[in-house]
Amino acid sequence: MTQCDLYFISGSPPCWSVMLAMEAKGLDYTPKRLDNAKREQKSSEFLKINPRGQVPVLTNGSVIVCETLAILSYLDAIRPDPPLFGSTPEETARIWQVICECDGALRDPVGDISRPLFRGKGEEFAEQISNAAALVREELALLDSRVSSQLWLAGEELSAADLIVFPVVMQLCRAAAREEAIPLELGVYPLSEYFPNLDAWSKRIEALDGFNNAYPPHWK
Ligand SMILES: N[C@@H](CCC(=O)N[C@@H](CS)C(=O)NCC(=O)O)C(=O)O
Repeated sequence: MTQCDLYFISGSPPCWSVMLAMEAKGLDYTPKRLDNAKREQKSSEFLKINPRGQVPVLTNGSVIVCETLAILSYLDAIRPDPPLFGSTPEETARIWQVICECDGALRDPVGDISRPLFRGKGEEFAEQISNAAALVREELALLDSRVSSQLWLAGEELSAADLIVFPVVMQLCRAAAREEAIPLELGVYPLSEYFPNLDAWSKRIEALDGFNNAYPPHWK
């Protein structure tokens, strides 16, 4: 395999998912960090790589892969072990179910909470945050019950489902941990208090080999 480059923005959940997948598969890559504050993802140089001006983007020699799930599928194809999308039809279906549910019901409300809080605008957006928090609590309760009787979100093996959901949950926790979030009573943080099974699951992810390599640099 030629050398892979991964273009990423620190703290971006989709980028973090890809980095966790690279680590899970033991794949070497060169991280190419783009500075969102400088809009480096919109530079003419980067737009030649991804005309949408978004990350993550993985390059492997002349191959360019955009979109998180396309990248995870590509990684599974070039390095099948360990499989990220299951080994049986039932596992594959469960994994995709969790991913679709995350993308359809969790990712956006987490963004509605985290965006204003990261910008110090919690008070101004209190109603939006409170509405989103109600949706997020429902989703986290479902995820919590999933990992009450199994190790990982889609069964007994780590899968793409875990790698997709984990960074979204961490983004939420980072926003909810802000002092400004306390009066908003989001009812999600700390996970150990509200969703103990999910908290134990997140600790299992944190214990994975290579976890620190994938950790967002500006969160360290
Ligand atoms: N559907 C895309 C979404 C990628 C995405 O939203 N990337 C964000 C970072 S989280 C980005 O590049 N934002 C910068 C921008 O749009 O200018 C994927 O899953 O890869």
